[in-house]
Amino acid sequence: MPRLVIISNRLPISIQKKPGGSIEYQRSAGGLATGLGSFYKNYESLWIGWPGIVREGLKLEETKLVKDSLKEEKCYPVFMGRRDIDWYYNGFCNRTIWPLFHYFPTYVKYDNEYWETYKKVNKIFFDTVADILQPDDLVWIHDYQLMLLPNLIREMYPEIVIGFFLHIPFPSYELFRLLPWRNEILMGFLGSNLIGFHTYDYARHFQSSVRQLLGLDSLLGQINVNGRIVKVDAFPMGIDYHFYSQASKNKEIINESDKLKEKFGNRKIVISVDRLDYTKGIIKRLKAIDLFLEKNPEYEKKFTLVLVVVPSRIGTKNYFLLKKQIDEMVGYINGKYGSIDWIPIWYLYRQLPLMNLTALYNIADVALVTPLRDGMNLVAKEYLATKAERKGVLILSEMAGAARELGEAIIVNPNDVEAIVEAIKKAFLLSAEEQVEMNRTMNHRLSRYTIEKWAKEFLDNLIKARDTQLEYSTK
Ligand code: GDG
Repeated sequence: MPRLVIISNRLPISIQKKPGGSIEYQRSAGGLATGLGSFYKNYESLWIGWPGIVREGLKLEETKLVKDSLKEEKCYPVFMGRRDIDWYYNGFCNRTIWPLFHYFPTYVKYDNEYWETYKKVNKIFFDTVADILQPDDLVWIHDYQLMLLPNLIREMYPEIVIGFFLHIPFPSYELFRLLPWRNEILMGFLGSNLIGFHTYDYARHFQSSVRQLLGLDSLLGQINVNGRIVKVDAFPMGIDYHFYSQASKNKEIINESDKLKEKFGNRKIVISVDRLDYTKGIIKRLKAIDLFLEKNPEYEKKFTLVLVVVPSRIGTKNYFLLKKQIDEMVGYINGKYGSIDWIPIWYLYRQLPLMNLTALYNIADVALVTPLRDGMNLVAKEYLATKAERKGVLILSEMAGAARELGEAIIVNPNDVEAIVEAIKKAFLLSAEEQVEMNRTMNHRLSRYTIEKWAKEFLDNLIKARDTQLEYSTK
């Protein structure tokens, strides 16, 4: 069995230096780490990425110590300096690629220094992995921080098998072409044997850009790059279905849920859970709550919106301003409609422990998931999974990749505030039978395509892509 080498911007383990100087290791829960968990343990494997601390933060001997400790966890750190991280991650990744790929062209900063640092950091990753890779490894690279890496590896190892998965949308050609460095980025992707996206639309947009910018046609999801076959396909990411679907039977979650229910009494509970990000549509969602209460005063005191905003990228101006705007709108709405015995919005600006978040999913009557653009959106899937054979309504944006698989939810255009208002009303009025029926169908789908299945299918297809290449080369 070949060795599996996963490369992502962040390692699944973060390092922090405590004020006393001790080094603390924290394992990240959920998401990719969970999905790849079983492979990662069963395969001979290695995970390469940044451990979350800048090089200046560690003494040389500590760097060695960190490397040794991470080795035991099958992880290998990539170290970067403060300036590199700032211009690559906060700069090119989050001020250029993130807004452009999420259809916010006016937020995009085109900065040559950012781009140079992005290239430099992709090369730092390459230099780190080049010493470690063996020609028969299976390499799986993740996300928009490392789009140049597949081709850098390909140039050194012409035969190695490389898979790439993009976790955010790939935009339409008309957006992608705005990028001054578009061709180099496409060539970076095309160093892979297999490129995966969450949806067929993203895969189609990618192939369209490759055709129009590089003149390379694709046939049945295969692109011929100078005699090398690159496969492109959709792999919609799933969730840890077992965990979320068992939530209503888990003692710790039941205890937590009971406490919350006591707090909220008979009121309906609507939840909104996102990282702080302008792509998530939080402002439009709050406007919809305001309009809903204005149009439907009979619902005053009948529900509470639990608004969870997880701090993210706060050093960036747009994110700082968004946070300010959310604070102001929550204050405005609570001041306008609240009373001594009722506050419409319960606002939490922090990351909740997983058990508390799952308890919230568990008790929520409605989940408002209305991003303006989202590669997939796992919150929508996690919420639904806690509702297997149970009541609960998902209001979902048609701009989230998840909408492709969750068509039975109440689907809305997230820019249409009136439509969100109508959706909330509809959610409150749906009968229990209707809710259970909708959730049954969607849960059936979620239970079949879990995160483990997603990872397995990607890797099976990567092995197939390797075989296709071998057949093609020996013809
Ligand atoms: C990117 C893409 C794509 C949220 N709040 C808390 C918390 N979470 C967890 C959720 C979920 C994850 O964070 C968020 O995932 P999303 O998919 O919703 O969004 P992004 O962070 O933007 O992720 C996205 C994803 O990558 C995967 O490819 O779906 O489109 O943008 O798992 O549960 N977890 C805890 N406390 C919180 O308060 N513990």
